[in-house]
Amino acid sequence: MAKLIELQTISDDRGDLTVIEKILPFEIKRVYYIYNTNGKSRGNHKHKKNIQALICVNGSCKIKCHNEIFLLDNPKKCLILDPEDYHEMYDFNSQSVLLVLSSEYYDENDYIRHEN
Ligand code: T46
Repeated sequence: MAKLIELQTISDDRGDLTVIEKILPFEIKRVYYIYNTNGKSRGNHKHKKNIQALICVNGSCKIKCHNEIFLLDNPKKCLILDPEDYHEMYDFNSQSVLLVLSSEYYDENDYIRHEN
């Protein structure tokens, strides 16, 4: 079940520092980031095994998951997606950088590209 969490952030007059430590329900095996999307939507799949954490570290985007829409518009927001969470990422703006932390190495066979 998709879950939005707020990441610990330490702020002072030099800026903000956001930490991801002992909060993810998996060990990170892979990191990738998505940007320059030209406003196009992406995703439209779920996974067999892969658990992921999505953070829009710059700009904003929306994630549609089942019937819920999550707005990622702050680098403190982290959306945890379980394998069964069919998702679409959309409404990227030109500044958007979507960081994804994954529990598994890349495997095309882990993708399920239709909702049922
Ligand atoms: C997901 C959402 C949030 C690789 O070679 N290695 C990788 O680690 C990844 C993630 C992708 N690729 C290749 C596979 C395709 O040829 O990069 C190309 C684009 O991947 P895809 O169309 O799957 O990208 P998105 O944005 O639709 O989905 C990605 C992840 O693939 C997916 O697991 O949950 O971001």
